[in-house]
Amino acid sequence: MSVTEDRPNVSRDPATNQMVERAQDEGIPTVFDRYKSQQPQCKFGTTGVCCRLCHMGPCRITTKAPQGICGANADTIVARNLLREIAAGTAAHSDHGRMLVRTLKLVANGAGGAYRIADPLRLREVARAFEVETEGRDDLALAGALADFFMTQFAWSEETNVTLTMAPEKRQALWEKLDIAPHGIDSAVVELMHRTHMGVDHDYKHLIMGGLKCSLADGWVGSLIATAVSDILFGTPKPIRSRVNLGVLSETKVNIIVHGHEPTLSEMLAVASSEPEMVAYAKEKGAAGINIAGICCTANEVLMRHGFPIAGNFLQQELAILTGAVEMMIVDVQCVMPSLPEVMKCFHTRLVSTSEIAQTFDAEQITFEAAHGLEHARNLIRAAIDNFANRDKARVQIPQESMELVAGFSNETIFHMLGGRFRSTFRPLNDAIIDGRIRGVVGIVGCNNPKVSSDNAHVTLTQELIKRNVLVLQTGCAAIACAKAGLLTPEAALAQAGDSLREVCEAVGIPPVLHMGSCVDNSRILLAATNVLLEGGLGEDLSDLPVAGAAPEWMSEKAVAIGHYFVASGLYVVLGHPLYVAGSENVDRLLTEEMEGITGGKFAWEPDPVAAADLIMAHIEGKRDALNINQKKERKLYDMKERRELV
Ligand code: SF4
Ligand code: MSK
Repeated sequence: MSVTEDRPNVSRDPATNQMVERAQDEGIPTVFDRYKSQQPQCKFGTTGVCCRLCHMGPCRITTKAPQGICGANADTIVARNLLREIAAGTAAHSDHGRMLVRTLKLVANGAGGAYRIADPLRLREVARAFEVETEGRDDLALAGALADFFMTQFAWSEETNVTLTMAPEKRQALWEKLDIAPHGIDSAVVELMHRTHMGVDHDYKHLIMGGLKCSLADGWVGSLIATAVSDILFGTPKPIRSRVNLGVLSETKVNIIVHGHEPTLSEMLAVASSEPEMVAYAKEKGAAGINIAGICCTANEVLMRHGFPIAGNFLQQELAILTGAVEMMIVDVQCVMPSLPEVMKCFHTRLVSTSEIAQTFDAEQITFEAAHGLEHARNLIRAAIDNFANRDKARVQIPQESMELVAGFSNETIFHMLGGRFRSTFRPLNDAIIDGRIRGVVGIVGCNNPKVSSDNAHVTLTQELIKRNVLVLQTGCAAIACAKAGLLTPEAALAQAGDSLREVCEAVGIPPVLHMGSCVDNSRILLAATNVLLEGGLGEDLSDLPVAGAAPEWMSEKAVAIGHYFVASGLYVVLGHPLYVAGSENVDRLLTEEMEGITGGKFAWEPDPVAAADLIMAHIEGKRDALNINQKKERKLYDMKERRELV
């Protein structure tokens, strides 16, 4: 039976459905087939009550066996499993950040090959923010000092992480009071692994607070560092136009797909692909040129800075190969399916894995070194061009769908756009929120998941929120989903926005849905919320703001960490499907109810995107009531004398 016969809604994206049909016709298994063959999924796993943390187990909690062999109950087991996900998510984002800091240090030492400081202004701005001495230092010396400072943020220290000072003061004080301010990224991850080892931390409340601490090391430290260093090395994003979906692949050019998360090699691929010798070599081999497109967050990185097209989001990685038009897929880390080589075997595509820590069975391994980045990039592009001759034109099937988009909304850019020509400021945004023309701001982030029709919840939730005059910030695969549906074209999004949101967006020149980057760039969302707060008039802490987060189709452990650092930052987070905590009423209640009294934030689970929008609106309006900005202001007509007194 076809995967789409009994599940006609594999995706709301026609290009995805077309390629899934092709896979079915040709008997090539994809993620959607494997999802089916995993049904029914294990209830012990999905409710979080399966423990294999020691070899007396594994143990599974049931009504007949309410404790594991060691005596751990459902609360302990559920909380420990959750913490290990937070640790893994934090490690992934932060190791990505460390890789970038290493490259920054190489550049500073003159050993960075073709890498440069692309944004010296941002370098100085970031250094000043962390009190790294800028006086008397040229860019390279300053880059070295900043890289050294960032490296100190990974190791354990008596002091809490310095980058936490980017958060509002009241929030920092709360973290101190709750004892959840991390003392180093690596030690936060190690601490969670230690606490969840058999026979250590057993109190579910204490465990969950430990999880929040580690998640803060992700959002406010590791991810924040990754974003800042990417901006310094590769440039701070500015609005840029491009296209998205499988239709960006070319019938006539050499197609190279970059996939994963680390932007370092793809930056050099961007440079090398436009070199005249490379283009000439492609033409010599019968191609019209070189087309670099991305999947997942590497895609978002090269989109934000170079305007390179995006071939698709997470669930489209196998489908891109199924077009028969991809000469090479270059992968780095995270969200790369181990199934790719199997699909490759049916086509001429070459799969190249480039990270020293990530090898894929049957993929070619070319371990990337920053000092030789440009050389690696040229070699890979040449190899892809050579592979063009192996493309079987009769088997090429590229879906027509491709959509225009505008991305590149860093905080710095939003700041400048809102301030117009004269002064960078968030004031117009705050004023619009205070007077109710914008009801609030929501970050919609995260992956796709074959458990639900791909892209549908992202798109529907976004449409519902902009219709209700909420400004939407996006990253990751959520942004790609909405881009495919046309919501990242300012014109289309404005047409779907509520009247007052549209009026504000048109007046200040920003679209109602802002693509802010990759998964680590969720730190930009934290800083956007902080900027709004610091601008004034909307309370004293992040938890006072009419702001929320949502991950309607998430699947990754990184999303678990992200959700927790949003909640630890005082924000309301609606997930499209629950964390694996249903096996413990206590943990579930702590996360979805009691947490609000602790951090000011909490989780909700809601699969229906319209109902999720209702929940978010209720939260936003509640915050507006508490801020006293929902009061209808009486219109006062002034006489001439009163007007003079006002001047
Ligand atoms: Fe079982 Fe306890 Fe070992 Fe977990 S830690 S596997 S509950 S004995
Ligand atoms: S890539 S973590 S599937 S958003 Fe960042 Fe997409 Fe989720 Fe990976």
